[in-house]
Amino acid sequence: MSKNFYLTTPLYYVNDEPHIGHAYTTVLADVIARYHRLFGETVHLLTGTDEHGQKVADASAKLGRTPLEHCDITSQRFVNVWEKLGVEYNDFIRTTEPRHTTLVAEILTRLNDKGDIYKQEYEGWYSVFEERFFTEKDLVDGMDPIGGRPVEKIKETNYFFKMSNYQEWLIDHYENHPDAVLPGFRLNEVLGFLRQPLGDLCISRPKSRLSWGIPIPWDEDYVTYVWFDALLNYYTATVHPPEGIAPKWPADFHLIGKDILTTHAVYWPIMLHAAGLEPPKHILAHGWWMAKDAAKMSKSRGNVVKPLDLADIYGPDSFRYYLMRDMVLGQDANFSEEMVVKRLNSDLANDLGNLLNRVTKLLTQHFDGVVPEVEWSDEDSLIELANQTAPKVHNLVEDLQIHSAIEETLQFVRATNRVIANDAPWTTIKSDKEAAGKALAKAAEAVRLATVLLYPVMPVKCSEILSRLGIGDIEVTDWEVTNWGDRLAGKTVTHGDPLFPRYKPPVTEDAPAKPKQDKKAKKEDSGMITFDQFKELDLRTAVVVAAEEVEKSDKLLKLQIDLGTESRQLVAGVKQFFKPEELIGKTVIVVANLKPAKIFGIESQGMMLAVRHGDSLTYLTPAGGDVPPGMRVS
Ligand code: ME8
Repeated sequence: MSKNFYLTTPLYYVNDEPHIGHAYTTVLADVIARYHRLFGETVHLLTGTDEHGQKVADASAKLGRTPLEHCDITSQRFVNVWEKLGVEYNDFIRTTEPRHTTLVAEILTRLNDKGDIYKQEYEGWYSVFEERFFTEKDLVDGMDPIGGRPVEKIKETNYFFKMSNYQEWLIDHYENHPDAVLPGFRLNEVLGFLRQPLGDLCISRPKSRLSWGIPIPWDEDYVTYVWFDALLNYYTATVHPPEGIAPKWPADFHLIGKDILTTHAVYWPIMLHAAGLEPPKHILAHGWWMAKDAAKMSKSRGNVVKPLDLADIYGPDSFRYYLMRDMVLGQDANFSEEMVVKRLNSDLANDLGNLLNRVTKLLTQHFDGVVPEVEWSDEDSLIELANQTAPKVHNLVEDLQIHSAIEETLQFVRATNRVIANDAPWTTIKSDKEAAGKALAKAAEAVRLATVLLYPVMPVKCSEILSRLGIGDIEVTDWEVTNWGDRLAGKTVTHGDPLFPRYKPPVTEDAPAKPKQDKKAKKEDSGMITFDQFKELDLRTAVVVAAEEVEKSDKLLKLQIDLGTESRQLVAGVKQFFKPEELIGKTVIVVANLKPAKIFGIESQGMMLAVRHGDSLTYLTPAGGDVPPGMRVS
């Protein structure tokens, strides 16, 4: 029986237009889902929209629509983007659907009957934007600690969920299931959070203040807090699935961005446990796409990339390829349109596209397009590489190393290019047609395998390649190399226009092509740098959370630093000057956008700044004031 695999994306707020962050999570989910389907599993992918709350109510009122009319329109924007980006989900859930609202009411009633919900007067600082309360000590300079927006003091009676009752259970659960939150350093963050006293969760809002929500079933004066409502969607989809095979609870993977870790890794498992349900098997928190100035890309910062625009310019599959290839799962990545072009022109046009072109062209010219049948020897190095590549890709996908799975496949494509260049069928065709045919059949089979392995990332382009190679639907076993060449022998290929045309940026009068910089001239110029060049440096405050000596090195210490939004490791040449414990807890300044390097075999992600004077060394630190980690130095 095939394995069932249930994975989910967050339900996106309808008040935001779909942006690159939404596109990344959803494409990642689609790629993982498609790989698992390729490996023969029954996959269920759920996505959808989060539609209740004050912001939706306000936006619809402004536009003279009912909130539901407004959500019908805004939710559709997500449906359209996923269609354009080739996302093949099994279910799109909207939190306003009756199947969901009835389930939320059922679960609330269950928890209330159990005595896990109580009513109490509460006073706190409320942020309309975040739609939640903060305590006095949460506030930063009197503003909300997440977006720095205004808060107002509100005293009101609300319903609370006894989350604190389950704190010990959750700690135990994570200690027994260390892979429940991935990557591992995110689990540490969650455990750190759980070491503090866990308050109860306010799960209602008075209708007098907010009416757009799911009513609290036993009290018509209240609606449900939007997060309590939205999280339950993952379970709704298993109880009230659309037609077809229902996903089974618990979910295998919730894919989320790191910004919504606490709600998913703390509130959600506790809600489930209290309701007598199992927690999800894994929560995977990915990093953020950052703009060039190292700020998170988000609508409120105005630096957001619209996925549809990029898909229109470069093609949906090239865009998917870039998103998957250039983010290491779990870490942040810098978004760069230049890199989108670079990946398209080098990996896709040069490496994969050219190979396909050569093969189909020569087969068409000299073999009437028919792939010759060939006796293969086991000792062929390319076949050996193929036999290693497929299981490696499989394992990397299981480990969620999608960027490495792609790179592994591309390495195989590049190796095939070297082999065909060496075999040179375009030359041997004149003297030894059999040898030329064999070289082409081998390269064609290699393209087929690479295409199947890339299919989850670029479904449309890869289907086109397979159809040019004369085969239609992908079969489950296609990713395994069993009988090399069998699938293609005797098939007729077709030659056509390049599938990945190289992208040349249009040169307009407003934006003339940049003249090539003469490096020497620039240096002789003055030896000075421009402000723009300085701005490229991302200097940030960081707190050293751990430090240890690097064995066998006289100079190096290995530091773990907290950069506010992420933890990093860096290697610093300061052993002669500091004992590790002297640095722990200190705030330092680091270059945060230095390319990672291996120093003494240890990965170092950044550089700590220090001043040497005579025989001593002082590290740079913000003088005076309590500066939190992750602040930009300018
Ligand atoms: O949080 N880089 O919805 P949301 C990468 N409705 N991913 C990003 C990103 C960026 N710069 N910005 C956003 C919500 N994301 C709730 C979820 S689930 C029960 C309720 C992604 O519309 C990332 O996946 O704000 C993040 O978690 C999600 O968008 C937030 O989407």
